[in-house]
Amino acid sequence: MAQSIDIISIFPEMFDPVLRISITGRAISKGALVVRPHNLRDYTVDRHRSTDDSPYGGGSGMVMLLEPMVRAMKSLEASYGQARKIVLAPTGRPLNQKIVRELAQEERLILLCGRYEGMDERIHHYVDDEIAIGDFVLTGGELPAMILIDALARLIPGVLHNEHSSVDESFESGLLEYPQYSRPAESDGLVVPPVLLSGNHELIRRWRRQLALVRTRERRPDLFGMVALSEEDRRLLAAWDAERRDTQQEATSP
Ligand code: 4FV
Repeated sequence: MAQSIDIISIFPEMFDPVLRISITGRAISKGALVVRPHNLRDYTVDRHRSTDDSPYGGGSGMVMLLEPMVRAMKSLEASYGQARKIVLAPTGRPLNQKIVRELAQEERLILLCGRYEGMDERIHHYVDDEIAIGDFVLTGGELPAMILIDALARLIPGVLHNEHSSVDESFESGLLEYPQYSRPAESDGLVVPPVLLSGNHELIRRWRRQLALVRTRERRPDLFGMVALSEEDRRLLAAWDAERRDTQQEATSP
């Protein structure tokens, strides 16, 4: 059963490229994913097809009206069945690969894309989740919705084929990805680490694991703190640190 994602937005046409191109386009054309953008204005009842209004209590900006969103959710669930309903907003829980894997288990999702100052707070009476893609403010929830759809499409079996990316494996293991290189082996004096040209797959595996560990420890101590290090991991990190110390001593020795 393909996962279905219904999107409620005042700019459903923003999703056209996602439906046609790259991984998401392929997942849809294979029938592995169903994505249906819907125009929130189709769920308004006033002559102006209003989807926002001024905030109670005053203040700048406009707020997304509650009732068109609720009408849209109820209509979509009546048409397609109960779904996990998610608001995209900066106030949501920060998206990570663990949450993507969690949402990939859902048969149906409805993504609510806000604009302006965001949604009427009462929306939380109707939705199941609120997700942020980062601590910054965008103009609308459409780009966050596209990001979530992309991340979900990559997890659908058979969608990635041989493009299966090591990025996914590294995040699955909670580490940042190791450095990647391709042709040429040398460019402007910049060389590819010789181990990668050695053809020794075990040495290459170890080098990649070592670099993923070192990178995560340096750049994302928050992630590194949650990694269950194996004995091999500890040996690889110790070897890295010893080599760095030797290099520094050589550099400073007279
Ligand atoms: C956002 C984020 C985000 C805020 C005002 C849409 C905009 C407008 N969504 N992660 N960061 N949304 O900035 O998810 O409603």
